[in-house]
Amino acid sequence: MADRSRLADDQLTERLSAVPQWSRDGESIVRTFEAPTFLEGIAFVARVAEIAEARDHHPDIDIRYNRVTLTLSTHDRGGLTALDFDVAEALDAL
Ligand code: H2B
Repeated sequence: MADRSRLADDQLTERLSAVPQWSRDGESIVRTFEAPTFLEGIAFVARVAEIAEARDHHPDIDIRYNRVTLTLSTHDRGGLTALDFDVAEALDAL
């Protein structure tokens, strides 16, 4: 089970460096994926949903035509935890 404690600044810096396609936005990390078509973007979201369910950790999802923006934060802890970065790494591997 991933650690749901909020990460300290030095840990945040270290984990962010491992997911360079994600950017920090306050207490969240954000990445926009671009699919060839709208329908492929929707299919991608279905795979995101599988990962989210398997880990019981769910990104906010914004779909704009063929662009899918995922935002990760541990809402019930009010900040970023190891779980956010574990899920980001799993999403990067899709
Ligand atoms: N997802 C995210 N992103 N943040 C949470 O705090 C969160 C979640 N909490 N998924 C989970 C579900 C919580 O509601 C359950 C009970 O573990």
